[in-house]
Amino acid sequence: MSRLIIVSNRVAPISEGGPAAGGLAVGVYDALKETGGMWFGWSGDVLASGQPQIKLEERGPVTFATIGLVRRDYDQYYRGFSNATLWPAFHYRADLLQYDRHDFEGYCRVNAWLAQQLVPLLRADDVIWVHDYHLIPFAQALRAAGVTNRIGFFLHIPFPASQVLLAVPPHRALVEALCSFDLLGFQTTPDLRAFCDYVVHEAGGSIDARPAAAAEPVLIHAFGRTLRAAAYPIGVYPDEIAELAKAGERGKPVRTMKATLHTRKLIMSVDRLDYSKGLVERFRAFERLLDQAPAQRNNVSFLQIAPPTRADMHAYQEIRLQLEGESGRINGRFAELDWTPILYIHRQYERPVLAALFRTAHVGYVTPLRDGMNLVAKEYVSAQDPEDPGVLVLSRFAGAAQELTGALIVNPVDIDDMADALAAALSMPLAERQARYRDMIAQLRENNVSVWRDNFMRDLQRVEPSPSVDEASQREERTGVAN
Ligand code: ADQ
Repeated sequence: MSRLIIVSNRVAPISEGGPAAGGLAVGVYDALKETGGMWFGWSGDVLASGQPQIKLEERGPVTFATIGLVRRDYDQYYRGFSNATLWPAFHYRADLLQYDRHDFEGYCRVNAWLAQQLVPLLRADDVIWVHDYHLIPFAQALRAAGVTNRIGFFLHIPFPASQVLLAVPPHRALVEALCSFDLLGFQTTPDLRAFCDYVVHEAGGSIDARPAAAAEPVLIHAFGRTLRAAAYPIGVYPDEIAELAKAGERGKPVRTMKATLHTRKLIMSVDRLDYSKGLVERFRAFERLLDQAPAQRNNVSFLQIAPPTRADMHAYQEIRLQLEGESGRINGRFAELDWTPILYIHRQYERPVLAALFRTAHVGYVTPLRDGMNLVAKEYVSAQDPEDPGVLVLSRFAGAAQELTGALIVNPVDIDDMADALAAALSMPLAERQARYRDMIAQLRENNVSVWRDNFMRDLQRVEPSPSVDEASQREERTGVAN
């Protein structure tokens, strides 16, 4: 069996049997343990000076290979092009997009440098799986260094419609770089469609009319290469989350929460503090509910857990201030001596605590403006008590809405729509809650994170290894292909 090499911006800290890692990290780590292999990426360290050195750490059949970034690379590759250009653009926030040509150069330079660090560690039959928007040029850099292994890429965030992608100045270079992979994985069919649309209408490429079977990847011809692409919606391990949730019910955090709630119902959200998550609109829709349904006042509490991320970036400082203003304003308006409507918490919680809190919540309130998938929606459903499940209120712009059709689907900018959905969720009869839950949990079990990983790996293993750069250019000379 080929060794698996995972490449991601950050290498997830896995502690054997520990509770900190998410489903994605665990799912990927399981695959690494099966095949043996390596997880390669940035250590998270930013060096003020000196040359970063790769650090290798063996854990059973898995090697963790991590390396620091110097300050300038961190600023240009991570804060700059990845998070000030690609992240807002791919989440349809062209209004927040900042572009600096030097940052793009830095982004390409760091990708090339990381690829050079990996090359000496590779073996001929390794299969390489690269993750997410930080590493779009990674295969191109490996190919330039002579690597002919199979290389796949999974995009965790949305792929935007062409008209939005065109706002990113080097859009063509990015799509050309993506075409250096052998297999591209997107979260949903609309993301895959958006990519194909760009290839055909902006890059002069073509898509083979129909894959042999509906579940097979489509075949794409562009920039002188042929590659495959498909949607692989990422999942969770629903039964493990349910076990964690049940076990956590007896723990102190949940007992404290239940005592605070008393007989009130709980609406709950968990997100990284990010402008793509629709937090301001969400707070306002909760306010609208209290406005329109006075009977709900002092009968429902809203718990928002939102640990800050990318706190050294202006747009993130701004959203944080805005939310603190909104929660303070709404609490000031409605709070009573024995009731604070919004409980707004910035800290990280361990997975068992989070799962148990999900089980306590009557409503999972997940309303991003855009989200590749949104695992919180899947975790919330997984954690429910089948006998007395809560209701998921879910944005139509989360990738998860493609699968979780048993949720109350809302438009996250329509405050009235969301307030109505909250009211409907809080009063939904048990039979309807159970029917919606059964529908969603069946879907989550059928497409858990192992299925996601195995489908992607199966399709990547089937790809013919790439020709070397020399072979490819000889072939181009023979056929005259170069578009
Ligand atoms: P994220 O944008 O980070 O992921 P999400 O899918 O919701 O969004 O995953 C967040 C994870 O972090 C969840 O597992 C959640 O439980 C955990 N988490 C969040 N807040 C926490 C807290 N306070 N304490 C502990 N854990 C917390 C990106 C894309 C998503 C895509 C995923 C996976 O943006 O769209 O679903 O990758 O592909």
